[in-house]
Amino acid sequence: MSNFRMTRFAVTMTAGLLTVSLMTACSSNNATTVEKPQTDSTTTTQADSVNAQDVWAKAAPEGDMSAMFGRLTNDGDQTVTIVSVSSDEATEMQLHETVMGDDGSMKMQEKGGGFTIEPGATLTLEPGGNHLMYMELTAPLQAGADSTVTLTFSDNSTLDLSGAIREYSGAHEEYVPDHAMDHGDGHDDHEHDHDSDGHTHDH
Ligand SMILES: [Cu+2]
Repeated sequence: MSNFRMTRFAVTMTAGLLTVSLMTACSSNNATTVEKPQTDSTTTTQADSVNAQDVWAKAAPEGDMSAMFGRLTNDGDQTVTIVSVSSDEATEMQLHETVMGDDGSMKMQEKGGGFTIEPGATLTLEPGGNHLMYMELTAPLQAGADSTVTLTFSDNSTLDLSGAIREYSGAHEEYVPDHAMDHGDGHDDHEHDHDSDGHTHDH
């Protein structure tokens, strides 16, 4: 009797695995598909799927901003989204991207919607690009020590990232708080204004 039950269980499991394989095959033919059905057989969290390499943080005194960099690879078969970051070493942390400002200089700002990493893809966090921002350090980040931050994913799973603190003189992009973007009434198309006449203005 119990052998019969075990066999039925094994058959059910095999069918489940086949379904997952077929779904994976489908989604690879349709790279624009973002939403995937939740499968009951998946117990892997988003945090479990992500592996970090070359993590480091910029040395800075207490009260200053700083940033953490590195590479995050999604080795799982589901898209993962980092929705927030925190650390005991900062009053607040934010997920930042770096964009070209109206005046041509690089500015960093909070990444709306967080960082999404497709299956098999790597998110690079680097000076001048995406990074994890310490908004105000509660303690100095001293070169030679380690810093640890916690990433939270959209399924509420968390991943601790640790890396060595290094002296680094770059990454001086200006920070643009959200409210600075809101003052221009009726200038929604300002990104296009300066290019329409074909002239180049340096300032
Ligand atoms: Cu930043």
